Amino acid sequence: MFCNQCEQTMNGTGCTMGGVCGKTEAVAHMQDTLVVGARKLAEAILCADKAGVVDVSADDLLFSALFSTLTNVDFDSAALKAMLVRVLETAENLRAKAGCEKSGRTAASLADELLLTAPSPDAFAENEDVRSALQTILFGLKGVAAYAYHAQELGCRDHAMVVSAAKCLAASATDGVSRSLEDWLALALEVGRINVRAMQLLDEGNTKTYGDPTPTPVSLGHRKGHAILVSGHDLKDLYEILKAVEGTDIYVYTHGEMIPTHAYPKLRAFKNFAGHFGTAWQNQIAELPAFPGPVVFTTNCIQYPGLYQDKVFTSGVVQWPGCVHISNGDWSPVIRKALEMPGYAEDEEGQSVTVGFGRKTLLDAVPAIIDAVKAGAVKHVFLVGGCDGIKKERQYYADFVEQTPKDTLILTLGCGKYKFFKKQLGNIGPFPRLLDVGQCNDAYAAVVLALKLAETLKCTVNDLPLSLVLSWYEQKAAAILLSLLYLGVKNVRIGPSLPAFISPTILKVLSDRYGLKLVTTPEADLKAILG
Ligand code: FSO
Ligand code: SF4
Repeated sequence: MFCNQCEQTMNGTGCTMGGVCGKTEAVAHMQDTLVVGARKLAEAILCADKAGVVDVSADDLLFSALFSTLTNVDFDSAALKAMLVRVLETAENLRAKAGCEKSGRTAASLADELLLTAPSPDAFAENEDVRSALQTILFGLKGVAAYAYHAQELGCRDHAMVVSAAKCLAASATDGVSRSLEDWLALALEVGRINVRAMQLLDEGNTKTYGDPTPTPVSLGHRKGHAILVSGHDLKDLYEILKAVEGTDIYVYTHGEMIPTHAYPKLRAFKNFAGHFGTAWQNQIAELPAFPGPVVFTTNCIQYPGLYQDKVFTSGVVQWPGCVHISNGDWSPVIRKALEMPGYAEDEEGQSVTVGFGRKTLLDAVPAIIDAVKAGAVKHVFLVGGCDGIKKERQYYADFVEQTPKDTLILTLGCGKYKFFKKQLGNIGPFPRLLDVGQCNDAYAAVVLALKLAETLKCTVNDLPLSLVLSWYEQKAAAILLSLLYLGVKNVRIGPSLPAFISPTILKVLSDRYGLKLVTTPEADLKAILG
């Protein structure tokens, strides 16, 4: 196997004998083959589109398949094989429906053949820069797929976006490739554009279904009673669980990236929505054993559940062999588990943190932000967001936030905030200095804010007193970075290390054209930013 798609890849170069994430060689091979299958589905979607045939289930499946190959999502080879067969079957049926040329094979036999013959990704293009571009496009599309998947779960779809993604996926094949570096970069920026659309659709799905987030305190304590912990990013799964426990003594807590959901009016209205437990994904093995109820993973990032596997449930595209998978909206196995487990014996108040500075709240604050900047009360705005992870170098982000001057605001999003989410940084006028914008996909809200500020001040985003300091771990962060580059945002800092799949040539282009740079030390970076 060879996999270098995430930040924790072995030795910063690639996992070759099992993944640092726990992915086995068999699962890696299944995922690589699923990408080959997804390309076949993408080609079928493109052919059908030309013939004027649109199949929403095929569109949806393209994203489900790609999302299954994202870091820390699906560790179950049987489930991945079933997905591969479904993908090939759907592609063939779509071709038949649209009058496109068919393979004439059964999906099962084609799947078996692909599993025997599909090239492993270490056979990727020999040219280092072409390989780097191919991987950037493919990994960016995996990130797009995650956001598009959540959006489609809420009924928000855009066939034109699917066609654009299918074109990029089909173009990221390794064979028959002849493109200049410029062409490759244009494709990568196209993935960034598609990702803006996917994040926009998800924002629309989340806010139209559950209301616009508003600032809301979230308890880090707990309530007496049975307990269910919901991890991941899928608001629909969370809603269904909250609905299922209404009127019982089972309380629901968020974990990881779910914390911002407390700010959505239709979710926080549930009386049994009690609070938040734990910190970022990489601490789950240490933290989850202490939770006295079942844990549901609705998306990444799941890790080896070991001794507490019997209380771990998965949903959507997440699967771990041996964990019960909820696939039909029937949450009763989770509820039964919650009733079997002790729950909390007493109420405990705990600290509270505030979430909910989403798109609408931020846009409503634009006049006040501009006044505060003009009056000199706010000198600079930082976006310190992205993913958390295991490396000690990630302490940079906590230190950076700690060292920001008192006349600056810090927007944050993603699970990277767990490095500093409890910090009391005080207020500037009506604003807390630390503003939680939401999940990583809510980078869309931050982008909308920046564009609105630039429009109001009649300047470009790069002229604003705004700096982005991002932490990356997996492919959604790669997609967001491509979106920022597509929008022309310059001088973004990323860390804790550069992606292993970015070649020196491509890095040089990104640094020359966009000023993209690696984080150094908080002191040096703050000095460089603030002069
Ligand atoms: Fe974190 Fe995991 Fe949002 Fe990522 S939970 S690391 S970018 O999947 O999703 O920030
Ligand atoms: Fe390694 Fe990351 Fe790939 Fe897992 S997803 S195999 S940790 S590079």
